[in-house]
Amino acid sequence: MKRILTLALVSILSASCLAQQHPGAEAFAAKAEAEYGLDAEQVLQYLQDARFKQSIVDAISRPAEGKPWFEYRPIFITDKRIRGGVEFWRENEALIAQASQKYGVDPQIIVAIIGVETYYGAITGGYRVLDALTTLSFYYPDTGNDRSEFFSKELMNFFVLGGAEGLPLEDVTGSYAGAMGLGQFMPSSYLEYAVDLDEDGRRDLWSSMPDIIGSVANYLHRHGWELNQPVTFPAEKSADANLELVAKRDFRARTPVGEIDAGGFRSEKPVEPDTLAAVAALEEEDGDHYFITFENFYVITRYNRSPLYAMAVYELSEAIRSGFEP
Ligand SMILES: [Ca+2]
Repeated sequence: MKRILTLALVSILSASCLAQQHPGAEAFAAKAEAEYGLDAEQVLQYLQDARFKQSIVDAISRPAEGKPWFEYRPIFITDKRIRGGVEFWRENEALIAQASQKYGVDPQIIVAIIGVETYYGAITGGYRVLDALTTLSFYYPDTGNDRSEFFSKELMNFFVLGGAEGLPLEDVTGSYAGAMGLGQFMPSSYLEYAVDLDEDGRRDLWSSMPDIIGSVANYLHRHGWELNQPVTFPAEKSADANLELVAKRDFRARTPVGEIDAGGFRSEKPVEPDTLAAVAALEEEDGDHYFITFENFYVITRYNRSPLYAMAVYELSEAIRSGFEP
């Protein structure tokens, strides 16, 4: 049986007769029906309603993660964002404690993720997710790193999500990349990791604080968060250090700290030599600074692949914790 999507048929049909379809839309809709059991006609009608947005192409072409650390850090580590985090934690203290305990995730990390993603809900994104994912699926710019396939899968999952959660797909808003709610979940993550912590039968990542906080905690839990374990320590690099130890994109902790130490990166805090870790380099104005990163650092990069992002979340979380527990 085809899954039926809720659809504002009247407004869409009236405009669709003359409207041109996006290139590749027909094949996408056929795949939606064949592989996901969606109704191809309805998918096509949604796509016909979806608008190409040049501003989305422009935004994806210059992500903040392209900056050096010394320019990226001040965007997120500010007194205002730290104070906002302490307030958010106080306002939601029981819920954050509940989610932290249930999912085994340190509370300050849950707060910091929501703080970096949406300023504790103040900025959840003003793009229609339908426009964002359509633009990035069918018109991905030539940046040397074609992610159209990734966004095409997310667009497909957006339609699946609409059926599963009864979302009004034509109205849902999010970031220019299609991330939704206070924790900025992409459709595939929403489907897989969002939880209904307030048990009202819906997973609402916009207005149910239990669902929002629980979902962020569950996401980190499912990616392997280790409670009360370190995220990263600064390291001192020796002159003859083996730079091949420095990770570029994959921060999985898989090298024993003893081996990293022998390779010329010495943790500034004591670590058992058999602890698994990786090495990150972050660019300060006076050159690269080095860090031993643990499994929890890798887990934060499951939220956003950039080591800059992971370090910003970590630093913000520590500052918020200091403010919360003076
Ligand atoms: Ca709920």
